[in-house]
Amino acid sequence: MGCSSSVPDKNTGRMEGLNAENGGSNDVNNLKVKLVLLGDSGVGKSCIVLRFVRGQFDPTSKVTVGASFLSQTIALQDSTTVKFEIWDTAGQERYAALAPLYYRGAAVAVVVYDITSPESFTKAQYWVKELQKHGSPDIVMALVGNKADLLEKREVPVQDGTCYAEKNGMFFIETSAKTADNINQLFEEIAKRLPRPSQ
Ligand SMILES: Nc1nc2c(ncn2[C@@H]2O[C@H](COP(=O)(O)OP(=O)(O)OP(=O)(O)O)[C@@H](O)[C@H]2O)c(=O)[nH]1
Ligand SMILES: [Mg+2]
Repeated sequence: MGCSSSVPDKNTGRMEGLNAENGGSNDVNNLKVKLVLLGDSGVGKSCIVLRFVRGQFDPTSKVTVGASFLSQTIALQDSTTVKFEIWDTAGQERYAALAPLYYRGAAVAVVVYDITSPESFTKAQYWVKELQKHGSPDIVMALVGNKADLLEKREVPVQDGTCYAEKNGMFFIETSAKTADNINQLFEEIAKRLPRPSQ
């Protein structure tokens, strides 16, 4: 079995992923979703959010303490708007116990690793399992291999990310917060995969 085919979308046609209980809103044209970012410290979660929300990159980004909150609204081609309410969690081990506060009730989880760090890929798999056990059953999950600009230092092959995501019904993408590569695409693809409330 190859892993090059498109990632199955287990949420297609299901409506429960976007309601008041799990961080969503039911207005057909103006969706509001709670999104949580999880992943090892230093993989670039805060930089991904900063790039998406402010179009900036901070090479001296400080470790996140607890979690930080930002929001950003995007418009899709069908004129739907999606407001992402983003919880950027702290990846340092000392904050791990806080994570459920942020991923519980989230409609979307973005699990990030660093393509130059196999340890961070292992940690990403830990978060996916946590979400499968304790997250909302219809959560939309994305697996993100960040720092794709550091190609010469790559230690996690693209295929490993693709395969793991496919096996776990996740959307997969490699990004660079530094160059902005695939950052908007990440959020647009998530938006397309959100279950839509009925008219
Ligand atoms: N080359 C490169 N460096 C990046 C990229 N994204 C983030 N970084 C750098 O990686 C370091 C950590 O980035 P952060 O966004 O603070 O990491 P984090 O995942 O939020 O870490 P915690 O808050 O501790 O969980 C910083 O020095 C960033 O400048 C990227 O796409 N490419
Ligand atoms: Mg951070």
